[in-house]
Amino acid sequence: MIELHFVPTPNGNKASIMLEEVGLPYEIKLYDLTGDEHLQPAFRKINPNARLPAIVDHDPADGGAPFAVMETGAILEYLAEKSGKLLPTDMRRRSLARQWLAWQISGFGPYHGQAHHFIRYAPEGQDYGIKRYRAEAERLLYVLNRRLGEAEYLAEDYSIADIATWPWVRATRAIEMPLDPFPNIQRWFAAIAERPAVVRGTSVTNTANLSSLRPVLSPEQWSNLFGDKLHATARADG
Ligand SMILES: N[C@@H](CCC(=O)N[C@@H](CS)C(=O)NCC(=O)O)C(=O)O
Repeated sequence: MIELHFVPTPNGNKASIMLEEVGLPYEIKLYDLTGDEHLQPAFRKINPNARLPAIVDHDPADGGAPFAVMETGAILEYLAEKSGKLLPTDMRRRSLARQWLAWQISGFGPYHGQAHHFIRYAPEGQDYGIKRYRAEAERLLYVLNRRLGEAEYLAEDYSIADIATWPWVRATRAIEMPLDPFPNIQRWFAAIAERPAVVRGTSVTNTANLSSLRPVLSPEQWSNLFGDKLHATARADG
């Protein structure tokens, strides 16, 4: 059994889609990002970085103690290795999957994340931040669109690279970034959206009010998500 420490966000959905795709048994522990449960010592033993998602494998391949994995790129690779699925065996395709996974983890995800931050959460009047991250988020969509004009999926076969990227493309709705200029992305996005594992993997939602364009957060919720409480957690012992 795998424990999935989860929030229904693009990063959370990478792990939930992957678990559905590979068919490993798992159970969800749902968090509310506006609360502080993920900032507590118990969760930081699982993920020292206090971010979601994370998994705990209670049946690791070496037969040893339960094993925790943080960071979605590492989670996707771990589950691909454990299941023998979604990381191509062909040398070139395998490398392509890792290249596009690295691109997603280091670029597409973080820049889209910052675009969400400045457009949806930052105090009004942050025009430079909005301009910079919107432009970079768009640039990366052009890169993705070009790749998907050459290949059906990022690594030719459907792989962990697509699973890492798809939820962040889905989230472009929330920053009102239309996909009209990107026909190859639209084709790829629709094909993946129809996969039964993807439908199941995106079916869990929670009550945290983070889905509107400009969620209204109390000072405490802001502190947990972006402010003093989050930063104090990293400095705290234990
Ligand atoms: N690089 C991390 C990013 C994870 C991440 O930022 N998760 C967000 C939710 S989508 C989070 O935990 N935010 C809570 C916080 O920052 O306190 C990964 O890929 O796993």
